[in-house]
Amino acid sequence: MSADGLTVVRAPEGLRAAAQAVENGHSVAGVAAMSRDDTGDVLREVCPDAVGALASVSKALSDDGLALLQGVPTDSDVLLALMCQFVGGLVAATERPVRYIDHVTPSDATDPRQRPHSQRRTALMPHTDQSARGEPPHYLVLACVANDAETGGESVLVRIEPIAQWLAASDPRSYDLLQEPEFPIFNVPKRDFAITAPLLTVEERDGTRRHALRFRDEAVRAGMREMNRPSDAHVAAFERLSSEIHDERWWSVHRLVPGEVLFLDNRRVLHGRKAILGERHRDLKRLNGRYWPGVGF
Ligand SMILES: O=C(O)CCC(=O)C(=O)O
Ligand SMILES: [Fe+2]
Repeated sequence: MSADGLTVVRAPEGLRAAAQAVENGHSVAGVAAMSRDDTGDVLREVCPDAVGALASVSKALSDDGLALLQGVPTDSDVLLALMCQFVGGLVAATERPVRYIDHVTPSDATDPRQRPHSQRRTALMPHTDQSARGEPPHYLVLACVANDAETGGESVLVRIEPIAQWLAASDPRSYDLLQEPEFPIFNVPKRDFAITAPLLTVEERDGTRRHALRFRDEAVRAGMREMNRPSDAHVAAFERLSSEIHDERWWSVHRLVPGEVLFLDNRRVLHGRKAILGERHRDLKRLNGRYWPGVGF
């Protein structure tokens, strides 16, 4: 583990050849239908060392909520899908038509207001993905395909646990209010999901208590404006949480380079990015996953 708590795992040498072998016999949708054991069998066959590397990723993801795998041929969708399916079952990013992999790439072709925030060049404040859904995905995987400049577009990572513990000690009233199901969350800009839910939850498993969050600043603000406004005390608790999340003292910043794959627990670690500067080329693939029963947290 590095100083900022990010476990870095080096992918084994044979992964490029393994990608070709996996591409020959499998499709992304086929991989998404496999059991975890079957994905392990395929990985063992094409690249035995990959199983150990991914087990380390899985452990760090479970223990710390994040892990970085380096040296991955990220151009291979099927290999990425297989690795994600092993760590946590893939869930479709969109249902109709079913799509498992989204590109996070600035697209300058159309009116920026028509595009999701991730397809623009603007900074993204730390958030959890799909926060207006009943069940946001457990995992998020960001695989870097291209990133051609030295600055701009850095990933911002914010762990929930220290913020929650700090809030519990310094502002117990806000800490309690954030756990009440009073916060309207509106999916922006698509407007296709909305939920009223707690922002903070405490999950208990195997005797361990952990905090989890659903949070997207602009989605809660839109919900409070367009759905229903909670009590002033709830609004104040939200503002308190929001100002902490925007405070860079909680941030870790990592610039993804091609071949790096960042695995995040979408409920325990918020992600954002700094603005993508100038005309630089940056292309990430994004996949979503869920916990395998009995694996992880
Ligand atoms: O561009 C990034 O680094 C993150 C994008 C993002 O948050 C997302 O696609 O959900
Ligand atoms: Fe995101």
